[in-house]
Amino acid sequence: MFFLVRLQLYNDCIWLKSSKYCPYTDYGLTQGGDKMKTALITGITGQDGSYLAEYLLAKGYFVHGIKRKASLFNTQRIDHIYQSPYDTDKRFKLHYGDLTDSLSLVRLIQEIQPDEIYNLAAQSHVAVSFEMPEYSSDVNALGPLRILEAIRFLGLQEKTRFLQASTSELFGKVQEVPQNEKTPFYPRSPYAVAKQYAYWITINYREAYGMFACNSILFNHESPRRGETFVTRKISMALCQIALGLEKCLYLGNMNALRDWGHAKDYVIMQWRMLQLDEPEDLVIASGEQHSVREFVSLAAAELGIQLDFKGQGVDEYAVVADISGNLAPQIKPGDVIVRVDPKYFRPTEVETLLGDASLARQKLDWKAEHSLNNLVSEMMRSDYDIAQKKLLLQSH
Ligand code: NAP
Ligand code: G4F
Repeated sequence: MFFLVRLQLYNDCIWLKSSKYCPYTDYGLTQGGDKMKTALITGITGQDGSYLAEYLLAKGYFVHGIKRKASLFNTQRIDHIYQSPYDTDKRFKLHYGDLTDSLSLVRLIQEIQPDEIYNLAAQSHVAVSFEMPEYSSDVNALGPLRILEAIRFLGLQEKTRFLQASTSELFGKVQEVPQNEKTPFYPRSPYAVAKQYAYWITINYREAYGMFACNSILFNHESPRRGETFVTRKISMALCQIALGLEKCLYLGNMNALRDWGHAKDYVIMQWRMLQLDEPEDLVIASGEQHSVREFVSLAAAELGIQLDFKGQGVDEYAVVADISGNLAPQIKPGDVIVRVDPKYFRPTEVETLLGDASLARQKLDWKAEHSLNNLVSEMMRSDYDIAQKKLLLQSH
């Protein structure tokens, strides 16, 4: 198994070296003689960080990433692009650091002298921010301040461009529909309040010190790499496991919540494009389509040939299997109840509805999302079905 993983890593390095997008050369220069750009990604081990790292490597960047010290490996999402420290040609390097540790940030930014910093690191789970408000604020509000101040303190404000991963959670209790760059904020969680500080400190550093610093105001975006406790991934994983008899029932919170879901791969490209603009701008990135959590469950179930009927209201709501076609769900039958509500997943204050208007981003960045919601759901379900099949195989041996 270990051997196979190493072989896979080796193959990926070969791919990187021979990619037509990124002629592979020494640190600092591309083959054409242009300066090779250097990017620093915080949150590189997360969903977006992993896609952004792939994208920047394919564009010929030298990519540095900050990872946290953990007692187990936390690099699963980027293992396929890992390059050995003994590789003399490497263009990808991980460093230990933490957004709560100013000294590590100053030292790394001084050492790397990045052209671009993408601040994607965060305690990114809204529900968890109610459990850990102080830590969430330290990372999500003061983290970006520490990076901005390091850029200024090191005199890099002319060289280093900064992108802050901001969020549609700022709109919270929405003041208008759809939400755009001018919609007033009304944050509804410690997570969102901290992100609002980060939003304004980014603008303050831009205005006070002339830095190229901007906010990507991202609506929800998902992928097979989404963290397992966010609602879309929780749904895709649970339904696949239920279909194969590994679980019995999926427990959810507020199924009426409405979200504007896009694909993470599309959204990291937008963030790169934002740092290539002539002038820094804060832009909304969204799909412009809205669906409920309940609809997401139905779409995901349909990928397995399962048709669900939702019955009951509030905490008594449940979903029963109305019909099954195909052979992807051998362990369930019509009449089975496979989704129920557990009020422990309700939040003290909820964001009921989000719908973004990304027309400014489309115009400024010449952007069109490549993935539809249906593509996204299919991709997530295929990936989680594979994972569930492997788990089943392991259990039966
Ligand atoms: P994610 O998968 O949860 O990744 C978060 C990353 O931040 C992980 O690499 C995590 O490291 C790292 N991190 C957490 N605390 C840290 C700390 N104290 N110091 C250094 N690194 C730390 O999040 P994501 O979905 O990729 O989102 C990326 C960014 O976009 C986040 O800032 C999020 O708030 C924002 N955002 C996301 C969405 C969305 O729908 N995905 C929408 C709007 C905004 P570990 O791997 O060690 O945990
Ligand atoms: O998937 P979620 O946890 O994402 P949420 O809270 O919208 O936050 C995500 O998107 C934000 C952008 O708008 C980011 F800033 C943030 O970092 C994160 O990536 O929940 C989506 C909705 C919520 O209304 C929640 O109450 O789904 C509802 N929900 C219903 N049952 C559930 C569940 N959410 C989770 N996580 N787990 C449930 O069982």
